[in-house]
Amino acid sequence: MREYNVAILGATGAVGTRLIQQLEQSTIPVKSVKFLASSRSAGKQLAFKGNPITVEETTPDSFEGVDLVLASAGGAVSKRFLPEAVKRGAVCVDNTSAFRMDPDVPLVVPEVNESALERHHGIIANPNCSTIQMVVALEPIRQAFGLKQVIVSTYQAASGAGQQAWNEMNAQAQQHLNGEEMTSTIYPVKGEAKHYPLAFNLLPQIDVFEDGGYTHEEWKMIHETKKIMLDDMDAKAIKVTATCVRVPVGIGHGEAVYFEVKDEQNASREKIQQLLAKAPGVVSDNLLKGAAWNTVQIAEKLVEKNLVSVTKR
Ligand code: NAP
Ligand code: 3JN
Repeated sequence: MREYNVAILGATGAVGTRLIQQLEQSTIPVKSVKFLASSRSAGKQLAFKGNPITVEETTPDSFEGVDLVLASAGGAVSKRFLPEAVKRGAVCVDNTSAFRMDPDVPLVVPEVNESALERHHGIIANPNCSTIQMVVALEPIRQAFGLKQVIVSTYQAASGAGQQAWNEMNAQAQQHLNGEEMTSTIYPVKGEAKHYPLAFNLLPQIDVFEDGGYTHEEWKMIHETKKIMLDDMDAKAIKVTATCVRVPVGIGHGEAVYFEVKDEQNASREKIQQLLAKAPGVVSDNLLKGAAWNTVQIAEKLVEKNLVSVTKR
């Protein structure tokens, strides 16, 4: 049986720490693991199945001898390092948006479009967390009755914005309860000029605003849904619109999804409830099904299908 040398890129982050846990529990035969991050965390000790592993600073040569990369260190880091990993023969499952809209990169939720994995060229993209949990619930309905239109409103947890942002919300809550002024340096978008507290608040902005008035998070939900379900990021066959809101909750994105089916004659609330009751993967957690678990599920499918190879397809 083939065993795999695995690297986790972004191993110290909110998603990366869950990637480690999911890999520990997965069916993938792991020969070795490498935990990669920036120079800030180099030397830090983490564990894999009880064995200490020292975090290493990422360089192109970190990927020598690696078969499988699970990446979650931000889009810029993926753009810089994943082509280097592929060049060295590794297959990469990327949790960032860096390659999601690349027509050569499959964007995969195994419950919906597992077969797209067959077309990979070394990089497979994991969708945005809000997209994943929505399409997993919509796909059985689409299969049974067809879909015409989707209107989604999200209620997204603090952890979706990363470990630092999540810490900031917890600190704000403590400050507020102590009667102090809340310190805001991250939400809604790190690096923007104006910041607002998330504790005891709702922020109707996730990621930057696009020209059309949608935020980038909303744009991702619209185009990723079309690419996953119809293999075309601009498909017209299903109309999709999204409104994304950050809520002061640690983990667990909520979504209210309005949809219209094609086959209205045969669809009913009872039939849809029955479909969802037996659909796999419908219960969601933004850091698990929305990120780490979906990434490891993709890696498990690649192993099962003998697709952990850049040349053999
Ligand atoms: P986080 O908690 O801020 O963690 C960021 C991770 O990236 C840390 O391990 C960090 O290492 C590492 N990193 C940062 N700069 C690096 C560099 N130059 N080289 C190598 N590693 C570097 O963020 P997170 O919430 O885990 O999210 C990480 C990324 O995952 C996001 O930026 C996003 O692209 C993606 N994500 C996807 C979803 C989804 O919807 N599927 C959800 C959340 C996040 P240090 O410890 O050294 O700083
Ligand atoms: O905010 C959330 O709840 C989900 C955030 C996802 C995210 C955060 C930073 C960068 C992404 C993503 O996966 O879409 C990215 C990214 O664009 O890579």
